[in-house]
Amino acid sequence: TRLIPHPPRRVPVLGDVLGVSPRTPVQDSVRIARELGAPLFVRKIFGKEIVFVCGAGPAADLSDERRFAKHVGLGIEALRRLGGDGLFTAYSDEPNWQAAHDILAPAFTQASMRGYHPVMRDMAHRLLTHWDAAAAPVDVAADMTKLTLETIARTGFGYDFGSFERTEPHPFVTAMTGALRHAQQQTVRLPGLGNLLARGADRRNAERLTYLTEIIDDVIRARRSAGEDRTDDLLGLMLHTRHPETGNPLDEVNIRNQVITFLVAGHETTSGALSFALYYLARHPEVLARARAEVDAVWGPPGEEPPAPAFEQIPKLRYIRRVLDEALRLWPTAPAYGRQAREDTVLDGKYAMRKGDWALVLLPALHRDPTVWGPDPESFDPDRFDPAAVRARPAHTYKPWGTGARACIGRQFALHEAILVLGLLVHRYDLAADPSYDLKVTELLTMKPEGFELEVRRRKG
Ligand code: MNH
Repeated sequence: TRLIPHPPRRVPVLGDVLGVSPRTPVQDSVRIARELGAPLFVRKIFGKEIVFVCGAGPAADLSDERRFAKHVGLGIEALRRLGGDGLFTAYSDEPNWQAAHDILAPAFTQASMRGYHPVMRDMAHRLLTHWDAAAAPVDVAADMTKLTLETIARTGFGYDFGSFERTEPHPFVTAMTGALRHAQQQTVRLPGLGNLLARGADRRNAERLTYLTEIIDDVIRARRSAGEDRTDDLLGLMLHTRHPETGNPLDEVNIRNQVITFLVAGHETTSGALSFALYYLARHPEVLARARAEVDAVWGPPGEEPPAPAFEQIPKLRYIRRVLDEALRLWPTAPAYGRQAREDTVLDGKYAMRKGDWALVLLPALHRDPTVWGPDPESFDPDRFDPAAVRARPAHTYKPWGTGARACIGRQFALHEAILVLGLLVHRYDLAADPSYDLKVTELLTMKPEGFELEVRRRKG
């Protein structure tokens, strides 16, 4: 990796310390990527050399499953304290990954989505009730988090967090947010320095993890005590089915790890995606008008009662889907993933990698590569995702769901939920954002717009 471009060192001894903020590691790296203009570069962060890939060429290379596999490193490795050998944080060669993947696959079929649909619709209606009653501008990310947490908890586990009945976030969300921040900070923590502070932070994090474990145990206990042996959701599959080939059930610890994994992975990123999409809709009246024309064509003009969409109607909302795709291009809410070499190989035709060497794909930078997205990659334009435009683009240039065998298992789930909700919101409300709001993005391994509020008024039909 010695030949890979390196950003100028501001302070020789400390390496690139000045370029790293524990609050915005991804956005800082994206800025460096833009300044360097190279398809990949290396940053030394506290003595560790990290290769960042931000161009289409090397990113496509890393998608080659024969040569590369998922790398669990940095923030994701720090998350192992939370997710253990759960699907998201499992090492590539950990046997429980395949076991759980196979047992849980039936929960993500089209037939399963059909089963979740009425629950997703009920949760969307709750959000509408909440917004109908809003007397002041709504905090978009906070409300999207309520919605997506309830949706995954009920569809996956039959569990109710009561988010819409609370004025403050559920303590689960507070503990999870703290754990994500702690994991993110591990990646930029100075070795040897600030030990007292670090110890305090570790202790508080251990308390959070204990609390989260108690919640998980309650989720499982609630199902067991109901005496149900249903197998039509995530929890049911894990408790009552066995691996199709080995005949083994998942072990208790792994089940716990999967519950926490799905509760976190199943709502944080979808919440951010919905929030960014609403931000762009509020900022682009012409896009909002087209989105509305689409939902009105399916559901008719808005009335007193919101529509109760049928499962089959959701994939028909093609323009809403493009709005989401484009929001996830600019702000892929899971903004980076790691890939490691399976054997000695060469990256991008030039850079030697030894078996086990790894690189981080920096999605917001990849999704702005001007050789793919044109001279104005910052502009928000859902037409970039019309079918002809998609066909004209090379493979592996748009990766918000990751890549290969370890790509997002919840993609169809997230899309169905998000399109349903966005469609209903666009159908029912005028969305007015404070024109003086400047997009500010918070990073907690995932990304969300911070402080973004909408004034929601019922549309006049
Ligand atoms: Mn999801 C993996 C993005 C919604 C459950 N998800 C990934 C990866 C990305 C990703 C990127 C790959 C990470 C890596 O390679 O290290 N996920 C998203 C985005 C959304 C999303 C942008 C919403 C928008 N994810 C969801 C939902 C669920 C979910 C909803 C569950 C219902 N995701 C997962 C799981 C994995 C994953 C589980 C790990 C899969 C595996 O490695 O087997």
